[in-house]
Amino acid sequence: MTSKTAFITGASVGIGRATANVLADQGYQLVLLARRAEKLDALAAQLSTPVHIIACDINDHAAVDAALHSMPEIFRNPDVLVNNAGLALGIKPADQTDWLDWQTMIQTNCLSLAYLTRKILPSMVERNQGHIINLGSIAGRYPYQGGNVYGATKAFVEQFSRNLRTDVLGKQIRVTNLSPGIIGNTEFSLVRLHGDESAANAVYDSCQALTPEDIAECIRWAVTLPAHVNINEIEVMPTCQAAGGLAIARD
Ligand code: 8X3
Repeated sequence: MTSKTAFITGASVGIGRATANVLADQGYQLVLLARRAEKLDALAAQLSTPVHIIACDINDHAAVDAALHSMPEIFRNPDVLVNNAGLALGIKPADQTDWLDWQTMIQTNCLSLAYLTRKILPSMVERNQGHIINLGSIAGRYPYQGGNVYGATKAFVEQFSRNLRTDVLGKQIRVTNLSPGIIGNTEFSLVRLHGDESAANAVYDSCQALTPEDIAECIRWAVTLPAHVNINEIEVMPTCQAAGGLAIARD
């Protein structure tokens, strides 16, 4: 019997790796995409499910195309696509940010997510089955200082998810937008703060953030519900976090 296939991007660490563990546990065979081959190899070695590794930069669309074309037959038709690859870069106010950071976030979080979805979706439509899980963020729903383009890219992901859902209406294809709040034990803040370890650690100081495993459990829930149940949106924060409310600048 052929098992179902899940395709996970940004699979080498954090939410991607935790999701690989959970979906392997659910009996999925996995396609894991990330840049760092050695991390993917290490993950694959500890999973007891067939794994196909794609070690490439998701922003290199020619490399993504080549990898999809040379994929072994049994992995070619993903039943679940977890669009997890994405990043935040910088926390400065909009007038002081690095343009390249903005460009990289838009490229990765919007363009490459849309690109891979456009590549995988036709096989789901053709087989009349599938589930796309897009990793949004609470930053796409609530503004915060320094959230500028990062939050905007995640708002794109959320609306893209809603629109995808509308386009596949009538097909047995589910689309879920998952918007987590602050998550510890990932490289998220280290990347955002350009490698400044003490600043990255300070983000999680004296609060119990979500873990990648918490998010992977949300994905397990959405994926394992009966096929007629589509979870449109999941918004999840740690108990120590809440939306901050409106601000007023006073003289
Ligand atoms: C990351 C969540 O709270 O750092 O997407 O903006 S938060």
